[in-house]
Order: sequence, then C-alpha cells, then structure tokens
Amino acid sequence: MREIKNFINGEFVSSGKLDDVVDPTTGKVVAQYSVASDQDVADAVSAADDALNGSWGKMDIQERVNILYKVADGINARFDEFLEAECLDTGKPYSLARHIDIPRGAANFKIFADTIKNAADEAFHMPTPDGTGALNYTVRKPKGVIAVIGPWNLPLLLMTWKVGPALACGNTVVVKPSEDTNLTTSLLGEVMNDAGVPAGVFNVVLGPGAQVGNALITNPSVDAITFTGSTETGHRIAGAAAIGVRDCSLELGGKNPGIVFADCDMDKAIEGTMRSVFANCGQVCLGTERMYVERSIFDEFVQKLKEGAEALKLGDPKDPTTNMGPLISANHKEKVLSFYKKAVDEGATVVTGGGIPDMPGEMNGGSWVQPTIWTGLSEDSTVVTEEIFGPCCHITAFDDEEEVIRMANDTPYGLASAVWTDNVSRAHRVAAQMESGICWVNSWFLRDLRTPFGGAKQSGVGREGGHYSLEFYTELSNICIKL
Ligand code: NAD
Ligand code: 6OD
Repeated sequence: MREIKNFINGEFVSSGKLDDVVDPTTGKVVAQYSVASDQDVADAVSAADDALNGSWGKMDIQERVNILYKVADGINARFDEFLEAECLDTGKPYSLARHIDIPRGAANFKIFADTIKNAADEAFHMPTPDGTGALNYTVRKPKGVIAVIGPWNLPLLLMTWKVGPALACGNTVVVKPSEDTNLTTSLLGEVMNDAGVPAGVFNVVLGPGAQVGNALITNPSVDAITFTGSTETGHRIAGAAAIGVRDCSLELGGKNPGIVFADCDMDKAIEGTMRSVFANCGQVCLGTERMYVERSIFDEFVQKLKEGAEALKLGDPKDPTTNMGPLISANHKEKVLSFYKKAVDEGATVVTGGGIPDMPGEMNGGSWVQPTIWTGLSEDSTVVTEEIFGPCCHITAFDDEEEVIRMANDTPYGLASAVWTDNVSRAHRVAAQMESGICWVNSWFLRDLRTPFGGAKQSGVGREGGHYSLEFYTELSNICIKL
C-alpha cells in the first residue's frame, strides 16, 4: 500500500510507524502515512534552523520571489494530482476543490511573494539638539523557524495561506497538517524540491496533534507558531507559545450568525445561505450555523432553504453533479450526529434532515450525514451555542434590528457574520456592529487576500492576509542614524 512520508531536509522520510489514510467517502483505507517520531520532529526543526542561517534567510528578495513563483507554477502543473489527493483525503467534491482549494493553494505563493516584494520600509527624520538630526528607518527580518499547524477542512488552502507568507518573508517552516489530511502537504514537498527551494526550508511532519503537534510546538528552536484549528487546541498552542515568549497567530472556531432582513433580495439570500451552511459539508470555519430571519419573511425563507437543502445531491466527489460530500471522518460524523440528537432532545422542530442518508454501494461505509435545518430552539440551547462544523443550521425569527444584533453577538466567538439587506444605511449600520473579524453584506466567502483575516473574541488572535501577514512573519527593527 502507498506510504505518505514526512518531508525533512529535502527528503522523504519514513519513521517505520504507520497509520491509516481513510477515504471518508467509503470509510476504506486507501494508503498509509508515516507517523513522525519525536526524533523526526527534532530533525525537521533542526533542518529548518540550519536552512534559516543558510541561503534562504539571506537570499535576495527577487531570487526568493522567483522560486516561490515556481512553487505556484509547480502546483498548477500538477493540478490534477493535487485535486485528486485533496478530494481523496477530504471527500469534498472535485467541483469545489477545482475552483477554490487548489487554485488558492497555488495563488497563495504568488500573492505573498508580490506582497513582500512591494512592501515599503518606513523612514522618519527627527530633530536633534545639535541641529544635525537623525534618520530612523525600519528593516524587516525573518522571524525564524515557524511551526505551521493546520486543520483538515481546507488542508492545502489553509496551509499555503501560512507557508506562502512565511517563506516569502525569509522564514523556514515545519508544517504539521491534520492527521486526517496528509496528502497534499506531503505532495508539496516534491514541488518544493522541483522549484529549487533549498533543503530544510520547507519540512513536513505527520501525525496526531497530541504527539507530533505537541513535540513541534514545545521545541525551543521554534520561534513562532501559526495555527488554524479549534479554540480548544488554540488554548494549548497559546500556552506553549508563552513559554519562551514566542509569538503565535491563532485562527480558531466560530458560531457564525447570518441575518436576513425582510428588505433583502430573497433569491440572493437563499443562494448565499445555501453555500454558507452546506458548502464543504458545513466544514468551513466561516460558515453559518445560526440564521436570524425577520418574522414577516420567516416562513417563506425556511421553506425555500428546506427546498434547497433537499435538492442537494450527495455523492461521489468525482461526479460533476455532486453538491455535497461526506464529513471528514467517522469520529466527526459521530460528533455531528450527537448534535442532531441533542437538537431533538432539546425540542427542535426538524425542518429537514437530522439523520444519515442512504448511500449506494461502497459509499454506504462513508461518513455521510443529511443536510439539516432546525427551528424552534431557544438561544441558549446546545446547537445554537456550540460549534458543530457540519451541514446544518438553526433558524430563529426576529422582530427588530436591535434585538437581532444582540442575539447575533451573544456568543464567545467572533469569526464571521453575514447580513442580507437591500437597505444601504442598514447594511453599514448593522455590519459595523457585528463583533466578528469579517462581516459580509449580501455575499459570503468573497475574499480579497490583501484584507485582514482573523477572529474576534475566542475565534482567534492576530490577523493574517496582505501586509498583515508581514507583521506576523517578520521581525521589525528600527535603525536610528545620527546625521
Ligand atoms: P483541531 O484543533 O482538532 O486540530 C487542528 C490541528 O491541531 C491538527 O493538525 C491537530 O493535529 C493539531 N493539534 C491538536 N492537538 C494539538 C496539540 N495538543 N498540540 C499541537 N497540535 C495539536 O481542529 P480541526 O478539528 O482539525 O479543525 C476544525 C476546527 O478548526 C474548527 O473548530 C474550525 O472552526 C477551526 N477552523 C478555524 C479556521 C479559521 O480560520 N479561524 C479555519 C479552519 C478551521
Ligand atoms: O480564505 C482564506 O484565506 C481563509 N483563511 C479561509 C478560511 C476558511 C476556514 O475554514
């Protein structure tokens, strides 16, 4: 059986200890991966440290930019391989990964190469008592060895979103993808070698968070940690980063609200809400799990969303007509189903779904759940307060703007929100009051990569994207020259 290996110092390395790669579409083992030992993690960090002090950190920016362009081109040249690997690992439809995950995975290298190339330094002239003055200017230096820890929902996209800027800024990285999705990160090692990225600049260690992830974040030669995943793991990462006073960037969980006013364009609101609830089988950190709909259009909205959910085609990721794949794993399926049960126990009206779909043939063994909509729960019920990360939402009716803003913000999370209205004044007024890192008006998942991305409250710490990424991935020094 095929073995997915760690990538350390430019070479694929097997630890001798294997774990299964499972296709969530069927539940079948399709490959095995090599679980990194503590020594592998130490070797990867040490290779990254050596590479930092070798050619990469000192390379001329234009040369580094050229290499990162080659990495992007390398992903595009092997587009179908990345597509197949990502869809096998996650079960997501090819149609989705073809338009989002793989092109964005490649683009992240070009965009951040351009960002660092075009970044300007600040300069300040200051007066001095002797009248000659002084010149202050800033210089950006690589921060060092960066640990990149990723989740399983958009593995290539979210990993390159961090590796792209980290490398562009001259850092070296050790990446630990989620143990559920190793394929594209490991494949990227081949592209790095082909593009001429020096050995040790990009390293990959595979395995469970509690062992391999923990060995990585506690290694004292790691200079900063960038993490995307759950708030619970984020707490641990922040704790580990505190030892050694290391910087960390945390992109964490959410319980995102969507607000639909009666003055919205109903068709657009339904189309956007369908995507924000069901895309990627609901496993998008920015997705909506709490919908608030103005009472006068509540019944119509619920009916239309129900029709949309029931029209979704669950099926083979390769089939171009498939809209929704399975959840990532049997474990996650059990978690989501426990919320489906809890909703009923707490008195929800199940508008649609709530169970396991009948899937044909070998797909019957996969991690499938039905797209699900509930109404009728109180704001303090479990499925309205806790992140589920599945294809489901609860819909609550509201009567006025002030009430819905209060309900939408009544959460410890603050990642994203969406507002549907054709009233321009209301759009600005409500969006400005949303306690979230991003608020969409009449859209969802529209992303300009130069904008700040991150969460408020327990959805994260720090911002990445465009020049905000440079703030995290570089150490700024001020040079003051007496004239
Ligand atoms: P997770 O926190 O379980 O795992 C994320 C990563 O952390 C994995 O690689 C895992 O192996 C690793 N990890 C786990 N325990 C660790 C430890 N003790 N030390 C070091 N590493 C450890 O999250 P997940 O289940 O992979 O992803 C789903 C979660 O991620 C959801 O909560 C979702 O909202 C969140 N997410 C957030 C964003 C964002 O941008 N804010 C994006 C995607 C996903
Ligand atoms: O688009 C992005 O850059 C981004 N960070 C998306 C996050 C999606 C979360 O699941």
